[in-house]
Amino acid sequence: MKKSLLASALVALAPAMVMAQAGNQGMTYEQFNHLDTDGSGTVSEAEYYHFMEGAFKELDKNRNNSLSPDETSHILSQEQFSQMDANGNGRVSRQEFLDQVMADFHRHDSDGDGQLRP
Ligand SMILES: [Ca+2]
Ligand SMILES: [Ca+2]
Ligand SMILES: [Ca+2]
Repeated sequence: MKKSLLASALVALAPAMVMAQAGNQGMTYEQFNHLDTDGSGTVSEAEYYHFMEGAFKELDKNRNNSLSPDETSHILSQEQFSQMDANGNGRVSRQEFLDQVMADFHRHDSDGDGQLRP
């Protein structure tokens, strides 16, 4: 099993994001609720996406719409950063970030219905 690239990042950003670390196991009820913004009992792709957009903004301290190694050094190792930087230009763009976290979502959505359950 490929360990989530973002595991440490997600834990640092918000406890809710712990879900990316080990599938649905280990996520507390509170953490799940934090992502399940409409209270439907499942976390949809849209809920996950919006949450991650917010996370990106939080990380992008200088608001240039990309993440530098400096901006992520507290949560990503150099290797993790390079993996996220799909085009290898030394910055993680919003698109690269969201592509990665949505890939995480789909990996954890084992039955493929677009919803994560606690
Ligand atoms: Ca929901
Ligand atoms: Ca930035
Ligand atoms: Ca890049």
